[in-house]
Amino acid sequence: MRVTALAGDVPAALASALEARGLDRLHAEALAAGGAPVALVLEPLDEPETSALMRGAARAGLDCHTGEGWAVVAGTLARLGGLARPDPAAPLPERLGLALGRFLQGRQEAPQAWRTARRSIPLDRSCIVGIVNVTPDSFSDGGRHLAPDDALAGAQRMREAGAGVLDVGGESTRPGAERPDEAEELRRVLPVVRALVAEIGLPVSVDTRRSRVAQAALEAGAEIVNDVSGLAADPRMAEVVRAAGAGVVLMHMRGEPHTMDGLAVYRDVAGEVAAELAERRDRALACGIAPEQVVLDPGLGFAKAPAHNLALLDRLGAVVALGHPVMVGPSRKRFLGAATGQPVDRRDAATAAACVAARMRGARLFRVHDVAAAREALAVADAVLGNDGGGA
Ligand code: HH2
Repeated sequence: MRVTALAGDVPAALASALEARGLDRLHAEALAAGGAPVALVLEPLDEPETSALMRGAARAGLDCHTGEGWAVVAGTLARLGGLARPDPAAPLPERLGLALGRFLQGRQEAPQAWRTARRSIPLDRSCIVGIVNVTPDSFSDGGRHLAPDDALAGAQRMREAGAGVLDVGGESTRPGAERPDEAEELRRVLPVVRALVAEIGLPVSVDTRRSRVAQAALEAGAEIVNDVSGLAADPRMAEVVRAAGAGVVLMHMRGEPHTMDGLAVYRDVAGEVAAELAERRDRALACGIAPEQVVLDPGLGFAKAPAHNLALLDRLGAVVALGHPVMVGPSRKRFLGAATGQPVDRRDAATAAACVAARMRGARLFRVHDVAAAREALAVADAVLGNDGGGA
């Protein structure tokens, strides 16, 4: 007898193994989806919830480890579905049943598109977000696009290299950067947004924490707001996004750019970042923003030590599982210098590698300075992931 491990992406491997043995594709994929491995931490739990979970997990054939106020449950998606299904003979405590139900709902297929104020951006393959920093002091490209003509020429090159979105920012958020006042941020951003909307044709995003800047950029034709504070810095931001029907990137950060480095303390970085992003997402939805408008970003380099960024890339699945498209912005950041020994102006190969790592873990959008390098690397990752095994 032969035993062959179906390694790597378990559902895809399972689906091809079933298809190769005569099942039609739809049937094979549906059966295989239940085989996806899941591992969940549930906390806080009270005593009755912990006992009910242990009994339910044993019945459903799931591994369950518990401690004071927490449980870790591991197994397959199908078995987790069995645990969450209402059982009149042994009902789960209400809060626990609801939490599991909500998790299973969010686990459905990753969304294949992102709704902005003007269109729907397809995400069936990687989407590159080209960085157009209109700042004198950004850490890697400060001053390069300060004049609208330079920004336009840079954006044209990015479009030719395969960018799908252009992200215009007038404030450097690197630690220690001085914040421009609102009038200065508007003065930097608006002429560039207008020029890109008129000349380039790609969706334009504005990278800002100020609602007035976001609103003016949206009126000038931008269609996405990329807010590194996750809508927390300015109380009017959520309403501006809602009213315009804009796409929105909710990025994870703690504190402010000048305080964030001291807040890089985690016990389980991926779990904590996912939980904090889920709170931001819930607040956005409660303000009337539609789920289809929302993209989540773990905020590489924001309140994260180098090891946290690497752990987040490896365990990006925790963020992907929240059910929204995921963006990452590793471009030229310090943790890539720590991993490769390269200075900031030689980190584009490392950036492309980080993008591929994130793509393999489920990210769909990649915010980078060097669009051509990332596009080429991600074309390979897309081809690997889209490969159906040569007709198997
Ligand atoms: N990183 C930076 C700025 N904005 N937005 C998102 N969504 N994700 C990111 O990772 C992200 C971001 C910082 O990088 P950069 O714009 O290159 O530098 P600076 O802040 O110095 O302008």
